[in-house]
Formats: sequence, C-alpha cells, structure tokens
Amino acid sequence: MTSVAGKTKFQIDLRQHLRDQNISGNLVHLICEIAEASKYVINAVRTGDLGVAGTSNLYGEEQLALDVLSDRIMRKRLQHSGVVCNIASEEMEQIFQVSSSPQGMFSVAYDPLDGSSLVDVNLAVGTIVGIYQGADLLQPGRKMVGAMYILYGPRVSLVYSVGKGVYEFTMNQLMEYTLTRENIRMEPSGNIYSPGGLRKKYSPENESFIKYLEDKGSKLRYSGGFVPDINQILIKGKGIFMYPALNDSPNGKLRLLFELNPMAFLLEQAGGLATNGEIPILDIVPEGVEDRCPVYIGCREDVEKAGEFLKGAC
Ligand code: AFP
Repeated sequence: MTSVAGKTKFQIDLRQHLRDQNISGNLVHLICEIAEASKYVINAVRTGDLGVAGTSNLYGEEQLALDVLSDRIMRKRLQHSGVVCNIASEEMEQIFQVSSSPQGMFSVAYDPLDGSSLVDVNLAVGTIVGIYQGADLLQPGRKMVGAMYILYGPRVSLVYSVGKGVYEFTMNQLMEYTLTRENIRMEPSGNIYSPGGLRKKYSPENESFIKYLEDKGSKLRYSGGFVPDINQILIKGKGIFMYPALNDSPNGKLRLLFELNPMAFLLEQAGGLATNGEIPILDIVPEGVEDRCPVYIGCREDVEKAGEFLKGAC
C-alpha cells in the first residue's frame, strides 16, 4: 500500500490526489466540481421521481424526470465553476456557452445519467464526462485533457484519467471520494463479452465474432448500462464491450461525444483499445455533437480481433 505524507492510499481524497498530479489548478477545480455534482445526482437517483419529463432530448428520445434533473445539476455546477466555456450534454439540444473567452478554460461534453431507463428496475447507472481544453468540442477525442465516469451502483465510484493513468475513487460514509485503485491496467485479452443491441440485426461478421468469443470461453455479461458494463471490464481488466452497426442503424446506438470518447480515453489509458471496427474511436473527427458510431472497446487483442472479423480476415 502506498503512503503519501503518512496517509495510506485509502485515505487520500480526490482533491489531494489531483493536486499531486501536476496538472493545472483549473483542471483540479473542474474535476472536483463534477465530483461534487455527482453527490446531488446520486441523491436524485436514490429518491427522485421515476416518471417521464414530457420533453425529448437531442436525439428525439423521451426524457425522464431524472434525466432532466441530473442535467440541471451538472450544468449549474459547470456553469458556476468559473473554468468552463462551452457545455454539450446528451440532454441539451445545443451547445451551451458559459463564457466567450476560452483562455485557460475547458469545454465539457457529458451524459448526466446514462442508462436512466434502468433506474426503475434498480440497476446501476452513471454519469460520463469528457473534458477539452479551450472552446472546441468537435475535436477528435484524443485531444481531450481528461475523462471520467461516476458509477451509481451499490457503491458510488469515480474513475478518471488526465492522461497519467486511470484511478478509481469510492465514496465513503462522509460522501467524500477516496482513492481505492491506482494505475488500473487491462490484460491483453479477456473472458467477458458485453454485446449491445438486437442480435438478429447483427451482420454475419459480427455474429462470427461472437461465436469466436464464446468458443474461447468468454462469458456473457451485459446489464444494459454502459457505465457498469464498462466498469466491470476495466476493473476486472478483461473483456470486450461491443455495440456494432445494426441492419437498420449503421452507426449503432452509442454517442461519440457523450459516451464513447470518454470511455475510449479511459480504456486506452489503461492499456486497452476502442475502435469503430476500423480506426480508434479517439481518432474520429466528429461532424456534430449528436454523432453516433459502432464501438468495440476493451482488451487490446480482443478489439483487434473484432476488426479482423469485420474485414473478413477470419
Ligand atoms: P438508456 O439511457 O436509454 O437506458 O440507454 C442506455 C445506453 O445508451 C447505454 O447505457 C447502453 O449500453 C445501451 O444504451 C444499451 O442499449 P441496448 O438496450 O440497445 O443494448
């Protein structure tokens, strides 16, 4: 167990850890503000209204009251942080400009409550965040300066990276985030697979890849929540999540800015890989905030193998 100034790693809180990472004070402040916002989001998840809001989001999907509330919690916190210029959210129709002077500021793309349709059956959900330097949100994900997610499960955990490895913090009884895992690393190949979408809409190549995974002994683990499904693969260090192109949706379902880029950043930092079947997710140049794309994300060799199946090389 590591020790910093006489404290075990289990007592190191998020702010103290971030200050030790040699990153800008503004970035420390921003990550801590998002962590603070998550405490209100988990309260909303635990006690809030489970009904619909009567509105729709950027994608024309019906919003739940919890989606709208979580979005307001996140937006307010970011808006008043003093270090954010632009905000894009899965729940907002347009980019929200907080400040027109990007000097020393950040732009943030987030999904405030991913998997919100699972709250009524009491499954885990999460918040996903990507952080960019300056005002431009339509940059390849590789330009992000930080990414994080907060998982609202039986415990609340926060996983982040600023390009210096991946760290997990867990909320304690005082609602503080304390360090629980450092420098999380993924195995080259794994034995868990999480396949999203309807299998009858998969291409023959994707079906063959699933058969390959099953033949090599991979177990199905799919909750329908992107954050818990990715968290399982990342923390166990083994496995692959895929949401491929479907017959009737060539770009799959998941959103590049709000879901895929932050997770791709985190898994690459842990030694894993994320592609759309051809190129790394982080190299895709977004055309609009609403972009979606197919994804294969997890252990490096498994993701590369998916690419080979899609090319017809297997
Ligand atoms: P909801 O927010 O509508 O519940 O969607 C969740 C999600 O975007 C992501 O969290 C899951 O991985 C994915 O959709 C599940 O989609 P399928 O039900 O089509 O597999």
